[in-house]
Amino acid sequence: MTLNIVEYPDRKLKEKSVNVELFDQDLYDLLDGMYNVMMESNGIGLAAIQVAHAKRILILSIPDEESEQSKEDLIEMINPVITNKSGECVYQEGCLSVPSFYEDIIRFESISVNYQDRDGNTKIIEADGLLSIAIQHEMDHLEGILFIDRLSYSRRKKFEKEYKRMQKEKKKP
Ligand code: Y12
Ligand code: CO
Repeated sequence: MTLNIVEYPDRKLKEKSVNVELFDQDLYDLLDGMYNVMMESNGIGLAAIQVAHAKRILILSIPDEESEQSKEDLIEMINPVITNKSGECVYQEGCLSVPSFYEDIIRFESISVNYQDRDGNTKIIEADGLLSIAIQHEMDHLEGILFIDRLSYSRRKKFEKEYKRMQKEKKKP
């Protein structure tokens, strides 16, 4: 399945995603297509809405100590729910749907998440560090929330100005 990344300000990104009920070949094809487009785009996390599928699906490929992203470490989360959260941390986030823009965002330091894998098996993960931040960023996408929606009013205004300028630059021959 060939997929394209939906970019801000596309309204599709504001959609709330719905639970996955069927763990079938269509789901496997979507997950595999998401993995391919994420890796081709140098991403470490992707939600299904970013490829125009409003389903509660996210994938994560967190680099290891050697900065390598190996397929064995890929995490596929379907219908994720945060059951516990604690602490606070700040990280400069980026998003494949908001290219070339990075901003400090406050997240919970540690989280516990219940989810299903591609075969519908229930899993629990305890996450902190980059994994915890990435899960929270991708789970926001499932609610139609982008990391730029978490900026203060003044930072958001600055972003809109910079982003518009960058889009104009991109269009120049
Ligand atoms: C911490 C914070 C945020 C996340 C969410 C996942 N975000 C990404 O995977 C972002 C990827 C990204 C990749 C880019 O492309 C390159 O670096 C070549 C990029 O740059 C441009 O678009 C020019 C921006 C974002 C996980 C963990
Ligand atoms: Co994102």
